[in-house]
Amino acid sequence: MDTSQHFSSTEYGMLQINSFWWCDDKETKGRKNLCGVLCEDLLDDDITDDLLCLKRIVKDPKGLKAWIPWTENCEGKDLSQYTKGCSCN
Ligand SMILES: [Ca+2]
Repeated sequence: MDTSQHFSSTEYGMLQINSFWWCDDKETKGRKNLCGVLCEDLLDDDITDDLLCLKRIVKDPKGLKAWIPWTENCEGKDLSQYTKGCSCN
């Protein structure tokens, strides 16, 4: 599957998770809901399910490239200002 395509979908929540591949918004034609979550649950204050879905996304064979906001905003860019102070390097 090419998980980089939009197919008239919408990005939901803080992590901008795509409704064609990853969540069910009951609207996007052909949606796959590979995370098994409702898109509306990605809009609430509990980000636990959002993070679990992101972990599922990056398990895709394309890795981070399956997460559209990352390819559009982060790929190939210096992100060190955002990770300063983290022990994530
Ligand atoms: Ca949530």
